[in-house]
Amino acid sequence: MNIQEIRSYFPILDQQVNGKQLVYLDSAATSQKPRQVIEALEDYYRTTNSNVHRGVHTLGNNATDAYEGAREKVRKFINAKSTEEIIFTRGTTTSINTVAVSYGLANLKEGDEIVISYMEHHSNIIPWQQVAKKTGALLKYIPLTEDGSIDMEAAKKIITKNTKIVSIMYVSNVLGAMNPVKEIGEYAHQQGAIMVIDGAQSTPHMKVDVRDLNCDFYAFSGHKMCAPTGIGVLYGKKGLLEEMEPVEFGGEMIDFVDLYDSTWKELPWKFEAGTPIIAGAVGLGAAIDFLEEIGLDEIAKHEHELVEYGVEQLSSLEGVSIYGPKQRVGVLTFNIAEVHPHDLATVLDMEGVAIRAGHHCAQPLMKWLQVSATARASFYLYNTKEEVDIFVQGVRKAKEYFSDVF
Ligand code: 7TS
Repeated sequence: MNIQEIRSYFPILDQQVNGKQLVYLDSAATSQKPRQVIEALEDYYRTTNSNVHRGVHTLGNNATDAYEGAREKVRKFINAKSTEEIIFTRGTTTSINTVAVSYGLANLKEGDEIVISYMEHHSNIIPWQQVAKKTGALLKYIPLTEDGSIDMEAAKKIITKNTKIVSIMYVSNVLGAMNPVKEIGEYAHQQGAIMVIDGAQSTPHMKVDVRDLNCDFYAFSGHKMCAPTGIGVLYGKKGLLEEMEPVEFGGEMIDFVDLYDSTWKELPWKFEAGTPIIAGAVGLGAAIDFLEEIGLDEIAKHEHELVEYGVEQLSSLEGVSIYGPKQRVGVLTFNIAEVHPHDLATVLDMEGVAIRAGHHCAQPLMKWLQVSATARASFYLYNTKEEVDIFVQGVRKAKEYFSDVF
């Protein structure tokens, strides 16, 4: 599929913003949705909508097939062993919170340690702060190297026999760094800890194999990979999930309810209380079909070219600081001397270019970088080199504008 064909599937891209052609460079926040996904949602609501797992009427059975079919697509997509290990959630945040509450609170005590890194998203920090506060466990941070990679030497000192949980992002939403999560996981396992991976920024952009990673939990969001908002996934190893208690209680997740006690359904449903996110799961299934048709390797290659080109073009401007290691996945984070990133993003918006400015939900990382905010352009399968040119031209314009003003 060539880039023009890919773009033709994303109706939202074909519009003007502030009188200029839209250039959407904020896919790390949320991706746009292809027609295939929009139509799958419409088709579901037109033809199939019904509640699931109630089993008597035809529509209900069709909705159940669509929902459970989507679970099987997810299983294959990340190469999990069984659909029992695929729990539908609201997104990465909910998935990590589920592990923190259900596994963390139940298994940690004073003297235990939780290890994360300085580059984590707030979603992979705050749940662990809460577990630490409530259990008396200690939260420890792996520092970064000069270029913004995980410091593996330090990691091996920080992860000890006291460590019970290690939770690290596969790809950074700010630095684009791809972290050696498999290696960290091996080390964590040697010390007797479990390995949690925040896959929010990896799953949309590259092939993921949870069995090869040998992680215990893996969390991701549908909305960053062409699916609707409100649907995400928690993968967990069956043995662990079986031992864990549900976080939410109510309909759908029970086997039998008596007056004062109840029993739970088997996996994965014991973690899916209430009417599930049926249409969202169907949309996620359609997004997976779409991404697989194009090919995750193709997508990764395309984005790599765009990021490399973006770095090269942006570096030619004076006063530009680019953050993160040389090998980046999907994002280009930077600052321009004397220009606040919010001002830069506002000027770019006037040019039709959407980028993100701020702390990117990674305030400890901002502290480590010694900045209060940065600008970030993020790329996906539908972006083009011409769009990178328009973006860099916009940055140049902003630089000139602010140097005239001040
Ligand atoms: N983890 C990482 C690495 C992320 O990038 C994000 C969202 C999350 C977790 C949370 O995902 P959610 O779907 O549960 O919200 N990151 C961003 C971002 O970079 N800009 O906006 C949201």
